[in-house]
Amino acid sequence: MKQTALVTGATAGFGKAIAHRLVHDGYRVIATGRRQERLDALAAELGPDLLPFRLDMDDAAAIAALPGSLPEGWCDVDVLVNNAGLALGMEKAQDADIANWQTMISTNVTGMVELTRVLLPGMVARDRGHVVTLGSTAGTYPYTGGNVYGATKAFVRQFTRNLRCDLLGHNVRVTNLEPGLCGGSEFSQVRLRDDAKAAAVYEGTKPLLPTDIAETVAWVLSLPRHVNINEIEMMPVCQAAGGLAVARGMKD
Ligand code: NDP
Ligand code: 8X3
Repeated sequence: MKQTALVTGATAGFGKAIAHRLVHDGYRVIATGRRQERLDALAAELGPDLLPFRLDMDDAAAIAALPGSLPEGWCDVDVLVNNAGLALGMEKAQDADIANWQTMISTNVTGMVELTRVLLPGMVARDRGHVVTLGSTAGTYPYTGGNVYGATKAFVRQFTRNLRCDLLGHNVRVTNLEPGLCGGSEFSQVRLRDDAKAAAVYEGTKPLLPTDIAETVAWVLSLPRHVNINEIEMMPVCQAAGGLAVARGMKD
């Protein structure tokens, strides 16, 4: 019997690569996102083990209705990959667009916790499940312009840590994956809304790729049922954390 995985944000980047990898590994995958044509293309590519299911993570009613909206045979979700998310803007907090902040919080935090809440009871009742979330190094290491995006990812980390406490005694695993610089996705185009600026983010680097993320997700899922990988922080070799900032010549 194949396991069923639900992957959010499967229309691009990590989510698309994860959907490909999990179907390849023998899962049935519910692929979600807002862009229906991309979901349909994924279904055409991957066949009957891929169910395209439009879901806007900012739509609380659609998330609440999800369990009753899935077709028969697809309702028992064994693996939830909370991948959908975004950064909007790189402005300093004092200049940032509040609407961008609201969208990041709504998608990365509110939608993510709502969907998790909706799918957890089934996992607990079946005593089987795995929640994988996409955090980020931005949730640990501050950088200029990271303000609310980084804060949403710090939330993701603590939420998953707390989930582990709540789920203790049940065979439901929780893993938070925190990648650093990763190319090959639409992340920087969405964030910077400028293709040239987005390309410059990766110039002269060899960043992680969505397939590296998919490989890591596949690995944590493949481990024996008694093994829980709590967190993984991963970066390309060309990246490292470092540096406290000092402002010189400040006015008294
Ligand atoms: P992409 O922009 O390539 O993909 C983001 C996905 O999220 C898309 O499929 C998009 O689908 C979906 N999404 C965004 N908003 C919504 C929404 N309101 N409702 C439903 N789906 C939504 O980004 P990545 O693949 O790079 O990022 C995936 C995750 O990984 C994000 O959570 C990101 O924060 C995190 N991450 C990314 C890193 C990177 O460097 N790329 C590093 C660390 C973490 P659609 O537009 O069709 O709805
Ligand atoms: C994406 C990584 O460094 O652009 O989460 O914030 S970073």
